[in-house]
Amino acid sequence: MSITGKKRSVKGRVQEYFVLGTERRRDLYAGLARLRRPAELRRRVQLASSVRPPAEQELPRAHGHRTYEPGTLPHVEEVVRDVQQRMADADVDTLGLNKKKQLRTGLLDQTELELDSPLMRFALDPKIIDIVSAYLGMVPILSNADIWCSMYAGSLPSNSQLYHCDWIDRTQVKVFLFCSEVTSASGPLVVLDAATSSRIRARTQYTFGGQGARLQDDEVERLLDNDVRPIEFVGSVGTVGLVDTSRCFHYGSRLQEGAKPRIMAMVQYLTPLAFGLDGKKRQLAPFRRLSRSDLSEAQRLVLGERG
Ligand SMILES: O=C(O)CCC(=O)C(=O)O
Repeated sequence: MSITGKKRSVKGRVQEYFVLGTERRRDLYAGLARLRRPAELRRRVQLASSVRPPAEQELPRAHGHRTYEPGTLPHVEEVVRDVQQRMADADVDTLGLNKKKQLRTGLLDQTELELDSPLMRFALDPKIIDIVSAYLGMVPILSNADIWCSMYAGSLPSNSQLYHCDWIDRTQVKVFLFCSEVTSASGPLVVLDAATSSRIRARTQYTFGGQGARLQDDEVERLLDNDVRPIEFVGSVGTVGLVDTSRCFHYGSRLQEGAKPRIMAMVQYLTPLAFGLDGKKRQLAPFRRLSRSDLSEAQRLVLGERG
């Protein structure tokens, strides 16, 4: 398989061998990416080293995930209002229909987003940037801001309904902001902590991306220590979940028949070391156009300024 689904050059195939390979191969290859724009990388690391979110808001590296109750993080209510309004008029049956019938994405027109859009205010809030930067060890790049809607699409799990780790970066943070109540029936994201996920990758000689990247539940269950259970991201409207979908095995959108759709705002932060974003199909920094001199340095870097 190729990253873009097209026939690849030798260079492309070499990239794939590393990027869609084992963790070790990815680490080796990522070492090269560190040589690109070293001054920018140094600045991102330097800025992150000086932030320390309050302990009760920190995203612990060993876990790689956590949820925040409604009222904990800024701008959540305005994002919920905005998303609920947009979704009220939408025809959910035909909405964002792509290859994942159970998970409709791309429901927000990114070209419409401005600095004062509720989701952008959330994504650029210093509190959120600090939590994500402290976790990643560098100021990240905002690579996606969207609305996702999951709905029942049959009982046989496929693609992202099976355990996997995302290939696009070695570490990243996806933020899921609940705009509908999420229960076990509405196909919550199910996550294994980062330490357990790392053990499973080692034991299965896991390769990222492609067919081999999906693990069946029983295979994962066999490899879990007795005291480890998968975590369901459930909660009321306004709950926010953060997860490193590269380091943590996860799946989602396994809705029970008849369950209400799961509606979430989704924000994704990648590092400048992310793989395969060479500006062709999907840009690493689609919001660079919003950068302005009156923003903080961290906000400008998050928007994709090159330092
Ligand atoms: O919640 C889901 O349906 C799965 C999402 C997923 O796999 C991801 O965000 O990487």
